[in-house]
Amino acid sequence: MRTSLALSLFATTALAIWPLPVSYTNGSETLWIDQNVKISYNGGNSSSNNTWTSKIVNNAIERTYDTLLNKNFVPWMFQERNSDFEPKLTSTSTYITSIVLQQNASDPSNIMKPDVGDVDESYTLSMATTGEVTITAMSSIGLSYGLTTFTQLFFKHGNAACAYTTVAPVEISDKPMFGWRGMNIDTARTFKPMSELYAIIDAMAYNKMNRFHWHITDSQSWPLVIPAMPELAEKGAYASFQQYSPEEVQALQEYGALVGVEVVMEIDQPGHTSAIGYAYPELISAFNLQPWYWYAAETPAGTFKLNSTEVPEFLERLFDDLLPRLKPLTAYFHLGGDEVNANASTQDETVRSNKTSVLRPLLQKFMDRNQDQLASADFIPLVWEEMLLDWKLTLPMNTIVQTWISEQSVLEVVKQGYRALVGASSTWYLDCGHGDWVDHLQGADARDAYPYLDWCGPVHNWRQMYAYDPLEGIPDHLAYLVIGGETHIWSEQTDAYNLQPMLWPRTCAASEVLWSGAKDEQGKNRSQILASPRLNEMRERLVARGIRAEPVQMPYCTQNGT
Ligand code: CP6
Repeated sequence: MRTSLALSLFATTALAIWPLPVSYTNGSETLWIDQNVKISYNGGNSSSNNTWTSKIVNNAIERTYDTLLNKNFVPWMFQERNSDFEPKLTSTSTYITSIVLQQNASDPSNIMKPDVGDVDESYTLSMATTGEVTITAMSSIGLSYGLTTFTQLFFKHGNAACAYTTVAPVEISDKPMFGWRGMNIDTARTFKPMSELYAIIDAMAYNKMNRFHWHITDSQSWPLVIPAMPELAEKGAYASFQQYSPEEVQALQEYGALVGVEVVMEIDQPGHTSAIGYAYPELISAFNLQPWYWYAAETPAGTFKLNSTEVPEFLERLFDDLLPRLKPLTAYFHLGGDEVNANASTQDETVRSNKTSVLRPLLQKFMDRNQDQLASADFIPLVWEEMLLDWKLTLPMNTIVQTWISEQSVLEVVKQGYRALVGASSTWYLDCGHGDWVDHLQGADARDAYPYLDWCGPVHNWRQMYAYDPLEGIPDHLAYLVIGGETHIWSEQTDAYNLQPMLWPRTCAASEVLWSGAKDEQGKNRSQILASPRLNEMRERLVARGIRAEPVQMPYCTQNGT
C-alpha cells in the first residue's frame, strides 16, 4: 500500500472517479489496456442457487469490455489542442492483460431485489504498475461497482483504439454512505418511451445509483396497462401508443436488476387519480371539476372517494393483478399519498366534508387496507411524507417515508422511528424553474407570481444539489434511519426531447452526495471547485455512452486550466 502524504494530496485531484470513493491512492505511471484483456471471475463463493449472481457479474464484465475496447464508448479526450497530453505508445509499454474479480462471500438470495442493507456494496480495487488488476467484493453488485470505477481510470488514446491510464499504481477502497440512491421519473404528465427509461437506468448504473422510482400514473394520464382492467389504460393513457404493457414493465425490471437498479413502482393515490375517472367515473370525486385549484394541487381535479365501497374493491383487483407481476424483481411498492386536497371530499357524496376530523379516520382506513394488501403480498411500503406528518396516520414501522416539502421533514420522520428518503423541492427537484404549465391556472393571472414559481425555482443547478447534506440537522443516533434519497423529474414540461439534459449531469451531484456523503474529511461541504472538473469528465463519459448530458464547463476551461 502506498500511502505517502504527498501521494494522497496529489490523489485528490488526480483521479476523476464519480462518485468519489471513500479512499484511494495513486501514482503517475502509464498502463495500456490490451485488446484481448481477459476479465475472470472466481465465482468462488457464489455456489448459492441464485442465477442472478452470474448474470450480474457477466453483465458487468460485458459493460466493461464495451467501455474499454469499443472506442465509441470510451470518453473522448477534451485536450486535443494541447499536442502532447497523451502518453506515447512504445515497445516497452505495459499492458493490462487480465483483471481478476474475487467475490469473498455469497450473494444473498434476494440480490436482484434487495432491501436497503441486505447487500454489502463495498469493493476494493488494486492496479499495480506491472498491469495486474484485482477487484474484490462481498457481492456481485460490489464487483460491478468496482468495474465501473475501473473504467473511469481510462481514456481513449487519440492514435489507437486502445485505452490508457496515467495514474498507476492505484489502490481503492470504497463503499456507499447511503443505501437508497434513487431517481423519481414521472411518466404521467408526459409519456416517456421505453428507450428513454433504459437510458436512464444505464446512466444511473454508471453513477452507482440503485433505485428507479417510477411515478407511472397521475391525474393527467394512466399509461399502465392492467390486464384485469383494460379500460384503465385504454381510456386513461394519452394515446394507444403511449402505454406500458406488462411485458415492457417486466423487461425494464430485468434490465435494471442486471445493473443493480431496482425498479420501484408508485401508484399515486388517493389524490392525483383523475385519469382513473375516464374508465371509472364513479370512483373519483371532483372529477375534472373547475376551478381545479380548489380541489387539487394541479390540473385536472380528481381524487378517490374516501368512503365508497367500490374504491377498495377496485384497489384490491388492481393490486391483485399488478403486485404478483412486480414481485419477482422488487421488494417495494410506493402507495403515494401526496397533496391530498380536503376540498375534493366536499364533492364526494360518501363524505361531504373537508374537515380533518372527518377525513383523517377515512384516510386511515384507506391506508390500512392498502397496507394490509401490500403486507400479504410481502412488499415493503413507501408513502409520501404527508401521510405521516400532516394527516398523522398510523403506519407499519417498515414503511419508508419519502420527504419532499422541506428539509426539516426528514428529522420529523426519523424522530418517529421511520426510515426516511430525502430530496426536497428546495434541493433535488430537477424540474424547478419550469413553471409555464401554470398558464392553465384559471381565475388568476399567471403573470402574477404563482406560488409554485417561488417555491420551486429558479433552476437548481448542480452546485446547489451538491451542497445539500441529507444528514443536516439529524442527530447521530437517528442517522441510520436516513436511508438515502432521490432526485425528481416532475414532467409537466419534460418529455423525451429534453429529458436527458434535465437529468444529467445534475443528478450526478446527488449521486455523489448519496454515495460519498456531502462532507469532506474536515466535516465541511465538499469543495465544488475540486468537484467541477471531475464532474466535467463524468459528463464527457455520459455523452460518450450516448447520454445527452448538459455541459458543465467550456472546453476552454479543461484545456487551459481555468
Ligand atoms: N406531482 C406529484 C407533483 C408534485 C408532487 N407530487 C410536485 C409538487 C410541488 C413541486 C413540484 C412537484 N408535480 N404527484 C409532490 C410530491 Cl414544487
